[in-house]
Amino acid sequence: MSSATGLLADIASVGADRRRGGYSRHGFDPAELELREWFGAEAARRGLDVTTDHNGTLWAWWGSPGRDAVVTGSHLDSVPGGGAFDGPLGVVSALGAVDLLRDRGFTPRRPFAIAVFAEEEGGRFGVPCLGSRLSTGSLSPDAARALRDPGGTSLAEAVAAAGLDPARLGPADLSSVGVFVELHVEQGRGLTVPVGVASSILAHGRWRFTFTGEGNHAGATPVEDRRDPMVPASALVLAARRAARDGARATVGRIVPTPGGTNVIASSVDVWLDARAADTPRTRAVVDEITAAARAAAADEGCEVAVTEESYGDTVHFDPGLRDELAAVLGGVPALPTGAGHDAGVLAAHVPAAMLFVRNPTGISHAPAEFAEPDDCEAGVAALATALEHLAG
Ligand code: HGY
Ligand code: MN
Ligand code: MN
Repeated sequence: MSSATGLLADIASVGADRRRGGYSRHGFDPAELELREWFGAEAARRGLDVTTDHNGTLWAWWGSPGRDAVVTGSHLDSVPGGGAFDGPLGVVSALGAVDLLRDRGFTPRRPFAIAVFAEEEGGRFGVPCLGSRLSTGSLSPDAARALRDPGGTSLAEAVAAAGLDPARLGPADLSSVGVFVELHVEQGRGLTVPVGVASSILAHGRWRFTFTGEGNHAGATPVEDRRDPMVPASALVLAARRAARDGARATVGRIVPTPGGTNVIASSVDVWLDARAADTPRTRAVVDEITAAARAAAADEGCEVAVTEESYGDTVHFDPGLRDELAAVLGGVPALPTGAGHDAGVLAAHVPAAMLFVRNPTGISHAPAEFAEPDDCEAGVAALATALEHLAG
């Protein structure tokens, strides 16, 4: 059976983004749907029974579905121009772990499944971990249905086009999940050995700032007559960098002016802020500081500003018992924190959850340079198999 590296190679052309580099595979878009098909075929080849639940989560069962299952998996979607490993490495490693366990003659003594969650990156509809948040009841189905992608398609329309009933989006029965273990490429430089386990995830959220001014002609409008929303938008970007102190992170990766003409003073500008810190008070203090600067800059320019919190999640501390149990089973691998959010982090508030990390020598993620050595990928598969055998044996 294929290795993790071989399985990644099978999907290397799916959703390749020629303009940005890397991959653009977003919730229920053609590339992600193609990856769902591919996963279903790979799971079926291994004799796993695949179902899609009401939130678009794929469940590939090894044996009969049941309560208190050992579940592993991750996501297949990416950020725009993302790397090849963030998400898919966890999925292909789960398939590879099943191969290894089968080769050892192992049969799970508990229900066992691979799960693939929808729209983990929020790259299309703006809310990260959309599928796992719906399943855990931490995202209102009505709010989810109304989410729209940049082209104006609603989540309701997108899931309907994928064969799901949008009216059914909502909480899932998580009693089927006894423990969830997600393998993921590490997204920093914290891991100096092939495999580690996760200790925590930074608190993090996303806020949308809409600056409104007066659209006008770039040449015919004297500066003193302008109400240019791009000016306070720029002030927000610089305020984010100033506010990101003491380990906090604040990022503006997406600015959308309307109408977006080179010789046009924008009438409005949408700016998305991603802010993260060790806990909620510090995260909110960073956002408050940035918001105050944005409001002052908008007032100076005669512009309005509206601020919307689009998603938020508190710090995740993974179950220390499970963390240490798996670290020991894996021979004493290190535990490390991460600044990246994950479905395992959303599930951790509802079921015992853990993460395995695979070393990323570049320390870069959410970009084409994201990387993991083939040997480390196979070490990750072996580690995941060992962890799953321990939990399902
Ligand atoms: O944004 C994150 O941390 C994750 O990759 N969704
Ligand atoms: Mn990611
Ligand atoms: Mn991820």
